[in-house]
Amino acid sequence: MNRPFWKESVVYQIYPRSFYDSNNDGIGDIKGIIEKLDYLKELGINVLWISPLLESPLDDNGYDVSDYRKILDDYGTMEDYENLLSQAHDRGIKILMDLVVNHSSNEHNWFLESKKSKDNPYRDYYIWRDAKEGAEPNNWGSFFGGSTWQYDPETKMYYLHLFTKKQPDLNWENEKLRYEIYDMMKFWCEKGVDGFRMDVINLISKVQSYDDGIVHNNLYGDGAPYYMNGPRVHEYLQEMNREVLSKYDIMTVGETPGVTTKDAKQYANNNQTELNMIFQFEHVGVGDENLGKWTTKRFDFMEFKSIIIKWQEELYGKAWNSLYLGNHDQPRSVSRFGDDSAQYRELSAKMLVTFNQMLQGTPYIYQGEELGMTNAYFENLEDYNDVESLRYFKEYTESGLISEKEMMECLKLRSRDNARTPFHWDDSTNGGFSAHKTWIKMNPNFTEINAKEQLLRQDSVFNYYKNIIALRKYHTVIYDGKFVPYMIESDKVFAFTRETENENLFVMCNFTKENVEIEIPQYYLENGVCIISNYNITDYTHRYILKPYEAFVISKN
Ligand code: TEU
Ligand code: CA
Repeated sequence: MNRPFWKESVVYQIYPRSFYDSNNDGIGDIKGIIEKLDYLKELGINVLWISPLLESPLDDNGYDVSDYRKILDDYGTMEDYENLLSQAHDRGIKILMDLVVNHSSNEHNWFLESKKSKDNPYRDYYIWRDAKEGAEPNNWGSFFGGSTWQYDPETKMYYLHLFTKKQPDLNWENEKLRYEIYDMMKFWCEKGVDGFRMDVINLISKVQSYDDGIVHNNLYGDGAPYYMNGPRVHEYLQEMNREVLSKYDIMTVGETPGVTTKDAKQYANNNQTELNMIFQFEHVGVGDENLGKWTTKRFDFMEFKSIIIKWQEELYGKAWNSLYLGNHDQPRSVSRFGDDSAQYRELSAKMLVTFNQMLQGTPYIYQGEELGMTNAYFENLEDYNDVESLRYFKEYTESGLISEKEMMECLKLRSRDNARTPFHWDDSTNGGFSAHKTWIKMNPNFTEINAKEQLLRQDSVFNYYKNIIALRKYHTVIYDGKFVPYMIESDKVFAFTRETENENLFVMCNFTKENVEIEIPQYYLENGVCIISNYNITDYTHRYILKPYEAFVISKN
């Protein structure tokens, strides 16, 4: 059967600032990625998504681009990037670029021009509005705290920024701007990139009335109904597809907060008029409360489970899922969904990857996840770097919505910095990441958790990941088998089967540290073969007691 490469791939996300520092300035770089390509090859992944490498003042670590055609000095040169492309391609690894075009940096030339005067040719590249009764044009709150509007004294108007004030939103209503973006995308495709991960691509179309939003947490109004999956977003993506995407053999994944399965079936429709797949946010938003993600509550397993089942069932045959439990915006997956205690860290990390990779769709691994890297749990506010953490800490504690002590606990569990500390290569200084003081503090547990140790140890998390990735080559049911949930009522296990005419899989995952009694269907016991188990168990019985965080997969032909 002829399948597009993006359906057969396992994607690995690199956060370049924290992957590997080749020149010892404390910052990861492109040459560092090249040096570690053999490590990635060994793991068995075949696509890399690399977070932004472009010129940026780094207000949001590169998600604020000031030149879309230039590599940031910290990371290297265009020559280094071209070298990375060819070295990766030599190893059969493709590279996705992170495309950040809902907004640019306020230091981008377009914005510097735009703010000069109301009749500047670039004025309309951004979204400018007059004050309303002497204040902001509406009450929307930004993703990172504060208003979405910033006053600019030069022309006495406000500009829209859904993220920080250094990330002004681009005005996609302007056709000239859209075609500049398409040209820039072609520039990278011609250079040889294999696709794009598109940052918040479902926010690019705004309802033009700019009405106030409903106030949920007493500070700002919710603008989401006016900018999430906005009125012209599908038109824009279809245009981008016609102008750029359809002309190349590339892969696309849209980052789309706030999408439903219905939206997904449009963005990632089988006719492929828009994107190949999207990242949905429902399962990582489980348990969010009135202060959004800033809560110390453990995720609700039953809610998590019903969300995953819904996405698996509703997209089957209609659109393609992307499968992830962590990335650079989320806490470490083993800390959030598993158990990062010394006793259960490895078992639960292996259980989680069994779960994630046996679902239907394209799996994503976030750097360090394959070692079972954990949250950093920084104790001091000074150790945090992320603009989101710092701004919300200030806004929520100053307005009295939460105490400083409680907010520190929230940061420890949910700050994006938990996943942004440097990769642990070995147990030497700074985990072998760099000989220099690192740009963000190390997670001190690199002495126990590191790649060098895990590569050598047969039963490591790394080797388990390697095995599970390799399974995809022999069991095509993992790509296209129908997903059927099993033991739906259980609040402890996530179990399901994957079914095709030639082969069926029985997947069992214990999400708790308790023993759980289960029944394995006779069908899978007669001539079924266990293809992976995090306890190395090969023999199963109809009535079976699952051990803490136990996971296994039985294949039946
Ligand atoms: O993230 C978009 C997004 O939805 C996040 O802001 C999310 O709400 C937050 O991280 C949850 O804590 C993308 C990028 O992945 C993120 O790193 C950027 O900061 C953001 O867009 C702006 O470009
Ligand atoms: Ca460096």
